[in-house]
Amino acid sequence: MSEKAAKQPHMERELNMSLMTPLRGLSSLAPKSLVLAGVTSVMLAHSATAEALQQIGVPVPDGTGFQPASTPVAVEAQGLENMVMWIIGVITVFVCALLLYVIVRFNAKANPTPAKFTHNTPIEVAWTLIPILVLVFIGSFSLPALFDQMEIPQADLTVKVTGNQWFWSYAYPDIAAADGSPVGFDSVLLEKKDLAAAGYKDTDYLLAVDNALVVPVNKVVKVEMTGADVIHAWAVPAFAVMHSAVPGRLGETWFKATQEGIYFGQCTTLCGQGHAYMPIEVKVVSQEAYDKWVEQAKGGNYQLASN
Ligand SMILES: [Cu+2]
Repeated sequence: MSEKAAKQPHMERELNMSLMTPLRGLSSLAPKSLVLAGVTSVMLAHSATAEALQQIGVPVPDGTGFQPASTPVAVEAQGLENMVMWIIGVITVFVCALLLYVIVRFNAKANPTPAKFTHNTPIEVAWTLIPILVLVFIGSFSLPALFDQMEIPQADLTVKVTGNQWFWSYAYPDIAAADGSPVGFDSVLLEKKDLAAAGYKDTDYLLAVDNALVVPVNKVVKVEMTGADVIHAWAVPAFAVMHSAVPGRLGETWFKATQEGIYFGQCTTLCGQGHAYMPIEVKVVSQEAYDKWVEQAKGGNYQLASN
């Protein structure tokens, strides 16, 4: 990549930032069509640059598989699931074939005089030992995967997640805002009418929020988790992260997102009537974009300039 090309996204971001800021202020005053036209042009500018964040961890219509594995833990978990599905498949086919064979070969018509024996030691040893070996084999993969989830590496960054009825609050305990308190904000569902103005599609309803959690790419993020009222659970499928947010307790989990983009999740513990209306949105950005965001977040602006 030439030096000029490398600098290009940079300039785009500056431009977008300057475009977005007046737009947000305008939205309450200007006619909607004007605002929408402005937003569309901003979105077009986005799509032309590599800087625009792609939605990666997002559910798709009729989807049945996993979202793209975007952390080492998710790669491991999905690989394990894939392997176990093959083992289950082979065992299921084998057992069904045995059943069919018995039904056809040993029914009363085909086999009028049944054998009288009741034990067969070699077979009994085999059907005890083989399943044990299969379980040990699976365990030799699943236990390391489990430990990788539970053992938090040296963290580059800590965020505190608090579940509320019915929204999430995020705080960065190690980053002090202008007034000395930690940077923190609430993350609330975007209403349908507000999606377009914020650069989202209609189908992002129930996923998009006003202020997303922003973290740098390829950094170990330690997540501390608690609940303010009832038990919630913070889950981001593409990260293979799901952890209960329990009032009075501090839970811990972690992730290291390996690709810049937008990742959605939802509360996964039934927490009351607004349970479906407290989505999770994580924006994974370059270290450079993150540093810029931190600077403005210290002043109380939590909107990410690049998206
Ligand atoms: Cu909840």
